[in-house]
Amino acid sequence: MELALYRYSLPFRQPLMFKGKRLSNREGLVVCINGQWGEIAPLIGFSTETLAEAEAESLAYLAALERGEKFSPALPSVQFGFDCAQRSWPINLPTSLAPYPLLQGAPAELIASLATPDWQVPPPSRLKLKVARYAMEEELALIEQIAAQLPNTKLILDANGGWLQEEAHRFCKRLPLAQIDYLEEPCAGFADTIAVAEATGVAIALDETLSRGEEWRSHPQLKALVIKPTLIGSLSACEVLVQRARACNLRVVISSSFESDLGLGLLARLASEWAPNEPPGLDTGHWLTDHMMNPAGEVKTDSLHCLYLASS
Ligand code: OSB
Ligand code: MG
Repeated sequence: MELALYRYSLPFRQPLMFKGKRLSNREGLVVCINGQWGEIAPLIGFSTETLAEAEAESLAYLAALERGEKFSPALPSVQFGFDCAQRSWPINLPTSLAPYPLLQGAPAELIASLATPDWQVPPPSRLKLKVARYAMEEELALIEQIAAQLPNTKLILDANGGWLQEEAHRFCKRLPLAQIDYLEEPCAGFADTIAVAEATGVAIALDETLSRGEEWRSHPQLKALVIKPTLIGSLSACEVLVQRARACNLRVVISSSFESDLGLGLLARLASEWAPNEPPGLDTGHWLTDHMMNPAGEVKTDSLHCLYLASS
Protein backbone atom coordinates (compact mmCIF):
# COMPACT_ATOMS: atom_id res chain seq x y z
CA MET A 1 0.00 0.00 0.00
CA GLU A 2 1.23 3.46 -0.88
CA LEU A 3 0.16 6.37 1.27
CA ALA A 4 1.03 10.05 1.06
CA LEU A 5 -0.18 13.35 2.46
CA TYR A 6 0.97 16.74 1.20
CA ARG A 7 0.24 20.31 2.16
CA TYR A 8 -0.30 22.96 -0.52
CA SER A 9 -0.52 26.73 -0.61
CA LEU A 10 -1.78 28.36 -3.81
CA PRO A 11 -1.93 32.17 -4.14
CA PHE A 12 -5.22 33.87 -5.00
CA ARG A 13 -5.15 36.30 -7.93
CA GLN A 14 -6.16 38.91 -5.38
CA PRO A 15 -6.99 38.51 -1.68
CA LEU A 16 -10.53 37.18 -1.13
CA MET A 17 -12.82 37.73 1.86
CA PHE A 18 -14.42 34.71 3.53
CA LYS A 19 -16.93 35.69 6.23
CA GLY A 20 -14.88 38.77 7.15
CA LYS A 21 -11.50 36.96 6.95
CA ARG A 22 -9.08 38.02 4.26
CA LEU A 23 -7.19 35.19 2.55
CA SER A 24 -4.33 35.73 0.09
CA ASN A 25 -3.59 32.00 -0.34
CA ARG A 26 -5.67 28.85 -0.43
CA GLU A 27 -4.10 26.28 1.84
CA GLY A 28 -5.08 22.67 2.09
CA LEU A 29 -3.98 19.04 1.94
CA VAL A 30 -3.97 16.37 -0.71
CA VAL A 31 -3.95 12.68 0.10
CA CYS A 32 -2.84 9.85 -2.17
CA ILE A 33 -3.80 6.21 -1.58
CA ASN A 34 -2.35 3.70 -4.04
CA GLY A 35 -2.05 6.35 -6.73
CA GLN A 36 -5.56 7.80 -6.28
CA TRP A 37 -5.98 11.36 -4.98
CA GLY A 38 -8.29 13.29 -2.72
CA GLU A 39 -8.29 16.87 -1.45
CA ILE A 40 -8.80 17.98 2.15
CA ALA A 41 -9.25 21.74 2.29
CA PRO A 42 -11.44 23.18 5.06
CA LEU A 43 -12.60 26.69 4.15
CA ILE A 44 -12.35 29.44 6.75
CA GLY A 45 -15.77 30.82 7.66
CA PHE A 46 -17.60 27.84 6.15
CA SER A 47 -15.95 24.69 7.55
CA THR A 48 -16.30 23.94 11.25
CA GLU A 49 -12.80 22.39 11.39
CA THR A 50 -9.44 24.15 10.96
CA LEU A 51 -6.70 23.02 8.60
CA ALA A 52 -4.57 22.00 11.61
CA GLU A 53 -7.37 19.78 12.89
CA ALA A 54 -7.86 18.25 9.43
CA GLU A 55 -4.11 17.60 9.20
CA ALA A 56 -4.03 15.88 12.60
CA GLU A 57 -6.99 13.64 11.75
CA SER A 58 -5.56 12.85 8.29
CA LEU A 59 -2.25 11.75 9.83
CA ALA A 60 -4.11 9.54 12.31
CA TYR A 61 -6.15 8.04 9.45
CA LEU A 62 -3.00 7.26 7.43
CA ALA A 63 -1.29 5.69 10.44
CA ALA A 64 -4.35 3.47 10.96
CA LEU A 65 -4.36 2.45 7.27
CA GLU A 66 -0.66 1.62 7.49
CA ARG A 67 -1.38 -0.66 10.47
CA GLY A 68 -4.27 -2.23 8.55
CA GLU A 69 -6.84 -0.80 10.96
CA LYS A 70 -10.22 0.76 10.30
CA PHE A 71 -10.66 4.47 10.95
CA SER A 72 -13.79 6.63 10.89
CA PRO A 73 -12.89 10.30 10.47
CA ALA A 74 -15.18 12.85 12.10
CA LEU A 75 -14.20 15.96 10.12
CA PRO A 76 -16.13 16.60 6.86
CA SER A 77 -13.12 17.70 4.79
CA VAL A 78 -11.17 14.59 5.86
CA GLN A 79 -14.12 12.31 5.07
CA PHE A 80 -14.41 13.88 1.60
CA GLY A 81 -10.69 13.67 0.80
CA PHE A 82 -10.22 10.07 1.94
CA ASP A 83 -13.49 8.96 0.32
CA CYS A 84 -12.32 10.36 -3.04
CA ALA A 85 -8.92 8.69 -2.68
CA GLN A 86 -10.52 5.30 -1.93
CA ARG A 87 -13.56 5.41 -4.20
CA SER A 88 -14.24 3.05 -7.08
CA TRP A 89 -14.94 5.74 -9.64
CA PRO A 90 -17.26 4.91 -12.54
CA ILE A 91 -15.23 4.57 -15.74
CA ASN A 92 -17.64 5.91 -18.33
CA LEU A 93 -18.75 9.21 -16.85
CA PRO A 94 -20.30 11.70 -19.28
CA THR A 95 -18.13 14.80 -19.82
CA SER A 96 -19.04 17.40 -17.25
CA LEU A 97 -21.02 20.51 -18.15
CA ALA A 98 -19.24 23.87 -18.01
CA PRO A 99 -19.73 25.59 -14.65
CA TYR A 100 -21.96 28.66 -14.65
CA PRO A 101 -19.90 31.87 -14.14
CA LEU A 102 -19.64 33.33 -10.63
CA LEU A 103 -19.35 37.14 -10.58
CA GLN A 104 -17.56 38.47 -7.50
CA GLY A 105 -16.86 42.08 -6.55
CA ALA A 106 -18.51 45.39 -5.74
CA PRO A 107 -21.69 46.19 -7.74
CA ALA A 108 -20.13 49.31 -9.31
CA GLU A 109 -17.12 47.30 -10.56
CA LEU A 110 -19.35 44.54 -11.88
CA ILE A 111 -21.59 47.01 -13.73
CA ALA A 112 -18.44 48.45 -15.34
CA SER A 113 -17.17 44.95 -16.24
CA LEU A 114 -20.42 44.11 -18.04
CA ALA A 115 -19.24 46.37 -20.86
CA THR A 116 -16.36 43.95 -21.56
CA PRO A 117 -17.56 40.57 -20.29
CA ASP A 118 -15.25 37.56 -19.86
CA TRP A 119 -17.66 35.11 -21.44
CA GLN A 120 -18.01 34.37 -25.10
CA VAL A 121 -21.07 35.08 -27.20
CA PRO A 122 -23.67 33.72 -26.64
CA PRO A 123 -23.89 34.76 -22.97
CA PRO A 124 -24.15 32.00 -20.35
CA SER A 125 -27.57 30.48 -19.62
CA ARG A 126 -26.92 31.04 -15.90
CA LEU A 127 -24.87 33.48 -13.89
CA LYS A 128 -24.31 33.64 -10.13
CA LEU A 129 -24.11 36.78 -8.02
CA LYS A 130 -23.51 37.19 -4.28
CA VAL A 131 -26.05 39.45 -2.57
CA ALA A 132 -26.63 40.78 0.97
CA ARG A 133 -23.09 42.19 0.91
CA TYR A 134 -23.42 45.76 -0.38
CA ALA A 135 -26.14 48.42 -0.22
CA MET A 136 -29.47 46.91 -1.30
CA GLU A 137 -30.07 49.67 -3.87
CA GLU A 138 -26.70 49.00 -5.54
CA GLU A 139 -27.27 45.25 -5.65
CA LEU A 140 -30.76 45.68 -7.13
CA ALA A 141 -29.42 48.12 -9.73
CA LEU A 142 -26.78 45.57 -10.76
CA ILE A 143 -29.38 42.81 -11.06
CA GLU A 144 -31.64 45.07 -13.10
CA GLN A 145 -28.75 45.94 -15.39
CA ILE A 146 -27.76 42.31 -15.96
CA ALA A 147 -31.40 41.30 -16.49
CA ALA A 148 -31.80 44.02 -19.14
CA GLN A 149 -28.49 43.31 -20.84
CA LEU A 150 -28.76 39.50 -20.80
CA PRO A 151 -32.47 38.73 -21.28
CA ASN A 152 -31.81 35.02 -21.87
CA THR A 153 -29.62 34.54 -18.79
CA LYS A 154 -31.10 33.37 -15.51
CA LEU A 155 -29.54 34.65 -12.32
CA ILE A 156 -28.59 32.56 -9.33
CA LEU A 157 -28.41 34.80 -6.26
CA ASP A 158 -26.71 33.81 -3.01
CA ALA A 159 -27.28 35.73 0.23
CA ASN A 160 -25.38 33.26 2.47
CA GLY A 161 -28.03 33.75 5.14
CA GLY A 162 -27.13 37.43 5.37
CA TRP A 163 -30.59 39.00 5.75
CA LEU A 164 -33.17 39.28 8.45
CA GLN A 165 -36.55 38.15 7.19
CA GLU A 166 -37.75 41.74 6.74
CA GLU A 167 -34.69 42.73 4.65
CA ALA A 168 -34.94 39.63 2.47
CA HIS A 169 -38.61 40.39 1.95
CA ARG A 170 -37.88 43.99 0.86
CA PHE A 171 -35.16 42.80 -1.54
CA CYS A 172 -37.11 39.95 -3.12
CA LYS A 173 -40.21 42.12 -3.68
CA ARG A 174 -38.13 44.15 -6.13
CA LEU A 175 -36.48 41.28 -8.04
CA PRO A 176 -37.21 40.61 -11.74
CA LEU A 177 -38.47 37.12 -10.80
CA ALA A 178 -38.84 35.92 -14.40
CA GLN A 179 -35.05 36.10 -14.66
CA ILE A 180 -34.16 34.73 -11.24
CA ASP A 181 -33.33 31.02 -11.32
CA TYR A 182 -33.23 30.77 -7.51
CA LEU A 183 -31.94 32.49 -4.39
CA GLU A 184 -29.63 30.55 -2.06
CA GLU A 185 -30.14 30.93 1.68
CA PRO A 186 -31.71 34.42 2.05
CA CYS A 187 -31.97 34.10 5.86
CA ALA A 188 -30.03 32.24 8.52
CA GLY A 189 -32.94 29.93 9.40
CA PHE A 190 -35.02 27.61 7.21
CA ALA A 191 -38.35 28.89 8.57
CA ASP A 192 -37.46 32.52 7.74
CA THR A 193 -36.22 31.50 4.29
CA ILE A 194 -39.50 29.73 3.50
CA ALA A 195 -41.55 32.66 4.86
CA VAL A 196 -39.69 34.99 2.44
CA ALA A 197 -40.32 32.60 -0.46
CA GLU A 198 -44.04 32.44 0.31
CA ALA A 199 -44.41 36.21 0.72
CA THR A 200 -42.48 37.17 -2.44
CA GLY A 201 -42.73 34.24 -4.86
CA VAL A 202 -38.95 33.79 -5.13
CA ALA A 203 -37.58 30.27 -5.70
CA ILE A 204 -35.12 29.01 -3.08
CA ALA A 205 -32.04 26.76 -2.95
CA LEU A 206 -30.48 25.35 0.22
CA ASP A 207 -26.72 25.34 0.82
CA GLU A 208 -25.58 26.13 4.40
CA THR A 209 -28.74 24.49 5.77
CA LEU A 210 -27.40 21.22 4.31
CA SER A 211 -23.77 21.55 5.43
CA ARG A 212 -24.88 22.53 8.94
CA GLY A 213 -27.05 19.42 8.97
CA GLU A 214 -30.17 21.41 9.86
CA GLU A 215 -33.64 20.08 9.27
CA TRP A 216 -35.52 21.08 6.14
CA ARG A 217 -38.60 19.91 4.32
CA SER A 218 -39.79 20.00 0.76
CA HIS A 219 -41.76 23.07 -0.32
CA PRO A 220 -43.23 24.11 -3.70
CA GLN A 221 -40.79 27.04 -3.88
CA LEU A 222 -37.75 24.99 -2.91
CA LYS A 223 -36.06 24.32 -6.24
CA ALA A 224 -32.51 23.06 -5.68
CA LEU A 225 -30.00 21.62 -3.24
CA VAL A 226 -26.49 23.06 -3.46
CA ILE A 227 -24.10 20.33 -2.33
CA LYS A 228 -20.56 21.22 -1.26
CA PRO A 229 -18.86 17.88 -0.58
CA THR A 230 -15.90 19.46 1.28
CA LEU A 231 -18.42 20.82 3.81
CA ILE A 232 -20.92 17.92 3.79
CA GLY A 233 -18.18 15.30 4.23
CA SER A 234 -18.58 11.69 3.26
CA LEU A 235 -19.63 10.83 -0.28
CA SER A 236 -22.37 8.62 1.15
CA ALA A 237 -23.82 11.63 3.03
CA CYS A 238 -23.74 13.55 -0.26
CA GLU A 239 -25.47 10.64 -1.99
CA VAL A 240 -28.21 10.65 0.64
CA LEU A 241 -28.85 14.30 -0.23
CA VAL A 242 -28.84 13.51 -3.96
CA GLN A 243 -31.44 10.76 -3.35
CA ARG A 244 -33.57 13.05 -1.22
CA ALA A 245 -33.41 15.72 -3.94
CA ARG A 246 -34.62 13.19 -6.51
CA ALA A 247 -37.45 12.08 -4.23
CA CYS A 248 -38.53 15.73 -3.74
CA ASN A 249 -38.04 16.62 -7.44
CA LEU A 250 -35.31 19.15 -6.64
CA ARG A 251 -32.33 20.05 -8.80
CA VAL A 252 -28.85 19.15 -7.52
CA VAL A 253 -26.00 21.64 -7.93
CA ILE A 254 -22.53 20.40 -6.99
CA SER A 255 -20.57 23.37 -5.70
CA SER A 256 -16.99 24.17 -4.75
CA SER A 257 -15.49 25.43 -1.51
CA PHE A 258 -12.58 27.05 -3.41
CA GLU A 259 -10.63 23.80 -3.81
CA SER A 260 -7.52 23.57 -6.01
CA ASP A 261 -7.67 22.35 -9.60
CA LEU A 262 -7.31 18.80 -8.24
CA GLY A 263 -10.37 19.10 -5.99
CA LEU A 264 -12.34 20.93 -8.68
CA GLY A 265 -11.65 18.08 -11.11
CA LEU A 266 -12.96 15.53 -8.60
CA LEU A 267 -16.05 17.68 -7.95
CA ALA A 268 -16.67 17.95 -11.70
CA ARG A 269 -16.66 14.14 -11.91
CA LEU A 270 -19.11 13.88 -9.03
CA ALA A 271 -21.30 16.51 -10.71
CA SER A 272 -21.38 14.59 -13.99
CA GLU A 273 -22.40 11.47 -12.08
CA TRP A 274 -24.93 12.96 -9.65
CA ALA A 275 -26.26 15.93 -11.65
CA PRO A 276 -25.41 15.27 -15.32
CA ASN A 277 -27.84 17.92 -16.62
CA GLU A 278 -27.07 20.69 -14.17
CA PRO A 279 -24.16 23.14 -14.71
CA PRO A 280 -22.09 22.88 -11.50
CA GLY A 281 -21.05 25.71 -9.18
CA LEU A 282 -17.35 25.23 -9.84
CA ASP A 283 -16.29 28.57 -11.31
CA THR A 284 -13.82 29.36 -8.53
CA GLY A 285 -10.57 28.07 -10.06
CA HIS A 286 -9.80 31.27 -11.95
CA TRP A 287 -9.08 32.95 -8.59
CA LEU A 288 -6.02 30.71 -8.22
CA THR A 289 -2.91 31.64 -10.17
CA ASP A 290 -1.21 28.27 -9.84
CA HIS A 291 -2.06 24.64 -10.46
CA MET A 292 -1.60 21.51 -8.43
CA MET A 293 -1.53 19.34 -11.55
CA ASN A 294 0.68 19.47 -14.63
CA PRO A 295 -0.77 19.38 -18.16
CA ALA A 296 -0.44 15.56 -18.16
CA GLY A 297 -2.84 15.44 -15.20
CA GLU A 298 -0.18 14.42 -12.65
CA VAL A 299 0.04 16.07 -9.25
CA LYS A 300 3.20 18.22 -9.05
CA THR A 301 4.40 16.71 -5.79
CA ASP A 302 7.80 18.47 -6.08
CA SER A 303 6.17 21.79 -5.28
CA LEU A 304 4.24 20.40 -2.28
CA HIS A 305 5.28 19.95 1.34
CA CYS A 306 5.25 16.24 2.21
CA LEU A 307 3.68 15.40 5.60
CA TYR A 308 3.47 11.61 5.32
CA LEU A 309 4.89 9.01 2.99
CA ALA A 310 4.73 5.26 3.44
CA SER A 311 4.78 2.23 1.23
CA SER A 312 4.49 -1.38 2.24
O1 OSB B 1 -21.94 30.59 -0.75
O2 OSB B 1 -22.15 29.11 -2.25
C1 OSB B 1 -21.45 29.76 -1.50
C2 OSB B 1 -17.82 29.06 -2.36
C3 OSB B 1 -17.28 28.97 -1.10
C4 OSB B 1 -18.07 29.16 0.01
C5 OSB B 1 -19.43 29.44 -0.15
C6 OSB B 1 -19.99 29.53 -1.42
C7 OSB B 1 -19.17 29.34 -2.54
C8 OSB B 1 -19.66 29.41 -3.91
C9 OSB B 1 -19.10 28.43 -4.88
O3 OSB B 1 -20.45 30.25 -4.25
C10 OSB B 1 -19.55 28.61 -6.29
C11 OSB B 1 -20.98 28.26 -6.54
O4 OSB B 1 -21.68 27.65 -5.71
O5 OSB B 1 -21.41 28.59 -7.63
MG1 MG C 1 -24.19 29.26 -1.42
